[in-house]
Amino acid sequence: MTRGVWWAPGGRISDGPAGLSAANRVLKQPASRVPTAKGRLVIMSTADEIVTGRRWLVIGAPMEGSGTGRGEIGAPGAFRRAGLVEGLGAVDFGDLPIAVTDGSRDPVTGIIGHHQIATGTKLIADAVSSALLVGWRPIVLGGCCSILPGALTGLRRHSGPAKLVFLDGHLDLFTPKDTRTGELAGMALAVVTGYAAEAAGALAGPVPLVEPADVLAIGDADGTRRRESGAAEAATAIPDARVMDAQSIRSMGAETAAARAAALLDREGMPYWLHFDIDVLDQAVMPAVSFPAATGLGYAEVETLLKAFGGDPRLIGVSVADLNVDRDPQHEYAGKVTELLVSAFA
Ligand SMILES: [Mn+2]
Repeated sequence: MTRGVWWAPGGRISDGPAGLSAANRVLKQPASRVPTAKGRLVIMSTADEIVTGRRWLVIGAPMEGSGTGRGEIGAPGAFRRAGLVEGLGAVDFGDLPIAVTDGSRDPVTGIIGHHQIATGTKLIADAVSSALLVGWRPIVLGGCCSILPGALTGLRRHSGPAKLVFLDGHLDLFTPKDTRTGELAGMALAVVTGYAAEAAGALAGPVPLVEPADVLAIGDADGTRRRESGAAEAATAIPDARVMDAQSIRSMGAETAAARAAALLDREGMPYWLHFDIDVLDQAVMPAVSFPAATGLGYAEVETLLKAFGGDPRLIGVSVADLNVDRDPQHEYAGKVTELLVSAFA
């Protein structure tokens, strides 16, 4: 990890203990909340990169919630090799020092690798809030959907209440009580909305990170699996959320769906975060994921949706989850997703 300095409005904060306390004064958060790597402050900006526009800052978050080292940990590197940083005209923050190696389930929260996940969640939160503080538009590259609570914790800390567009082939509404896998990824939306309150409290502090009424979930095609496992439907867990499932998007068409999404987001002018799980692409065209979904959505449909959000100034940040590089030996799907992201957000 790069030896770094913090920049904040008003000038340079040097590294070392003096820099740490200065950063704490500016950021108004305890020392433990400032990301460190090997005892040093992590770089957020350099003298030549003081942010003047809303430029993308790529933040690698190789957090993978099975604790088995599955291929999601290789995704940030795969996107970089495919040219994402250059394509977005972004600055690359590098990878946060996150590793989930503990495959055991926490007896209280039911989450695999709970302590490492909680540490990773804090690092992601600190990186996102710090990036927003100095004017970047963060794009957090997972990892799996376990990156979402950290991203929204950082967003909330910096910006206050915001909306969430959750573009995912699943609803991620499992809880510690009904999860089979124990992976936080399957509980991501339940945690951030506070439906899985005990898990959320243990990870991210006060919940909800986003009000259910401020959630727009797009692309769900997972009803069968949810019913088989006894997990909640959105209507029960987060009844105030807006859900446009994959079937409805297919029947209305992506253009109409994008317009409807924009209309739903239009109220109050609140900023919103976009979480893009690439398994919203149908398994026939996106096999490089750990939990494929039969959404029926193709690249063109997803590109139309992403472009609608990418062109919106209220889009404050993005997280990208679930590319499993073990299932992408030819780097074909890393390349295709990179093209999508560049097309929508450059
Ligand atoms: Mn997901």
